[in-house]
Amino acid sequence: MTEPARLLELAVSAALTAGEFLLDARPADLVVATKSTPTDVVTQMDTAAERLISTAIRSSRPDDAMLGEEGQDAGASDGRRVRWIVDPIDGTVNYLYGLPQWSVSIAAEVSGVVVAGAVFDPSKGELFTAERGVGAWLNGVPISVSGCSELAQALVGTGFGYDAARRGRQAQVLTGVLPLVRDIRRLGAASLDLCWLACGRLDGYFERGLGVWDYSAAALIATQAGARVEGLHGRAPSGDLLVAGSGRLFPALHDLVAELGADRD
Ligand code: LIP
Repeated sequence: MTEPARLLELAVSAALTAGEFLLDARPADLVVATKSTPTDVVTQMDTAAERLISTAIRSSRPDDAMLGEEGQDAGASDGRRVRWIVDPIDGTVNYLYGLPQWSVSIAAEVSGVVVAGAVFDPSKGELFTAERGVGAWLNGVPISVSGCSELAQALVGTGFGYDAARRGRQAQVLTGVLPLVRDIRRLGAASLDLCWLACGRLDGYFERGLGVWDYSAAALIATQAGARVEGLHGRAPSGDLLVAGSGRLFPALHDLVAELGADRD
């Protein structure tokens, strides 16, 4: 078994363990704290799930680095070859409200390149996986992006930040996109937006302000399913902007959001 395949196996095992815990042990009274703004929330389940994932991974690979949204950060890579990038609950607000659109996202990075990714959606029992250079799968079945090539026919996902001023700017960008596409979907979990793009449930996606833990695993899944997932003008995707679409749709969506200044507050 190749190293990426072994890393993917560990990512899947940890994601399934954490996902089942989050679904089965979700308490009625979630304890909520806030982070960057009063609506950027974290619950005791986010931190508990991240601890579960860290324990599961470190029991097999104690020397790897880890970057987790809730603070499981054993230093950046600091020279360590393998780094795990973890979002224990992507779609935390959906989880808080009991909306079935959230995931556990785990990516394995080797020498700075993500080679394996797992995104588990426990509410639907859907496990999205990918291994660089091999493929992308939903519950073990190969997946691929839609054939949509026209912006006017495209169902496009997006999302909004937690800061009111940024949301106002994002609303302005949205008014420029909405008349030119089939429709917009704001589902609340970037990892699932990208996985849904990977299996043809969305044709395009863009969002500003994401954390690397939101998209690292799902970006690999989407690219291995035939999507382009980039920043503007050939840059890598980042918190500045992530744009994704099939090879035929991507240029039109990219040029539209670039023209609208979607990478600026
Ligand atoms: C969420 C993203 C989503 C974005 C939300 C939030 P979190 O991540 O997955 O795409 O629109 O504002 O950032 O905070 O639930 O891990």
